[in-house]
Amino acid sequence: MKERIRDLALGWGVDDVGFASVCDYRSPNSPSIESLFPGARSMIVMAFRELAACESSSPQMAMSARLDLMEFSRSACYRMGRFVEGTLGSPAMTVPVGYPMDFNTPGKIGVGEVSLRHAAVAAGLGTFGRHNLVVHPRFGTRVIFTAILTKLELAPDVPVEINSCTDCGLCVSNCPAGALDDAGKTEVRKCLGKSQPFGMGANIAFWSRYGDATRDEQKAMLQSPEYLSLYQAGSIGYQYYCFRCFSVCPIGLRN
Ligand code: B12
Ligand code: SF4
Ligand code: SF4
Repeated sequence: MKERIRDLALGWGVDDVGFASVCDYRSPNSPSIESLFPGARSMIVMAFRELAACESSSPQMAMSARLDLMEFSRSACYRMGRFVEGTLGSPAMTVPVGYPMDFNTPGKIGVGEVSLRHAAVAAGLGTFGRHNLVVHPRFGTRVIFTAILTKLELAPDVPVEINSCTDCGLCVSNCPAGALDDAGKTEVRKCLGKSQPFGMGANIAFWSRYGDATRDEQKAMLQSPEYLSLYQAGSIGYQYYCFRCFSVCPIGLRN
């Protein structure tokens, strides 16, 4: 059955597929899989390579390609969920690329329902690198993940034993926010300031100033480049302006 699932996904253009037992998924800050999907036994984790657009000095080029990849990976994830339920006859839940997230529960901000990095590690798709991202043994850092939770009992793949991260430090020295200075920890606020400059923090700041502004100032604010950028980020979803730690890692790069 595993080979059927793997071949199907690879046939769609997914770059790699790994299988994990729910028992081997250990993400200390995330809810348990049992609390999300009682009776789930296995995770099917899919890896999708990012194109070289993430290297572009244009954040628009980089984000456009990410949007395309998100769309493709979401669609492959949902299709796999439908295959597991419809053809293999077992209930499935999908874990797409990232959002939506829970912003209502204290302590859960910045924590996905399922940590796809920990799922990828459990499914033999890589190891944590110095940048706290998962490095795939063949494709390096430039991969994103999705997963399907299922009640099917699927034999787990063997975890990757050799960490491809050489500790060269390029991800740390190239981070414009200094968010990776402490090993094993990404400083979320620092990263967010650079990677999502028109995200939630910027929105709150903008609308706070708007509330205090005069009528004429408000009109000018709504025609400013700042507001147009906020509007664009809000209407297309989160918009990333930084891919540095993701793109500078030399492991597995295409020539
Ligand atoms: C919220 C989020 C963020 C937050 C980070 C919050 C956080 N502390 O994790 C912010 C906005 C900062 C962020 C930034 C980025 N993100 Co992000 N993000 C997510 C999201 C939606 C949830 C992550 C989560 O649940 N974190 C909370 C828990 C799980 O983290 P934690 O237990 O505290 O673990 C942290 C550390 O303890 C450490 N860690 C944990 N265990 C271990 C073990 C070892 C050995 C080591 C060394 C470290 C380590 O790593 C974690 C990072 O701080 C995931 C999608 C998903 N559902 O998983 C994508 C995800 C993690 N992001 C991703 C990416 C690519 C990025 C960015 C490059 C942005 C971009 N342009 O794409 C940057 C990279 C920042 C970095 N170097 O860490 C990818 C990672 C792919 C990969 N190859 O690993 C994911 C998996 C999305 C996806 N579908 O593929 N992200
Ligand atoms: S995405 Fe950019 S700001 Fe965030 S940790 Fe990576 S290099 Fe630093
Ligand atoms: S850039 Fe260097 S230190 Fe950072 S994850 Fe890649 S190999 Fe490891």
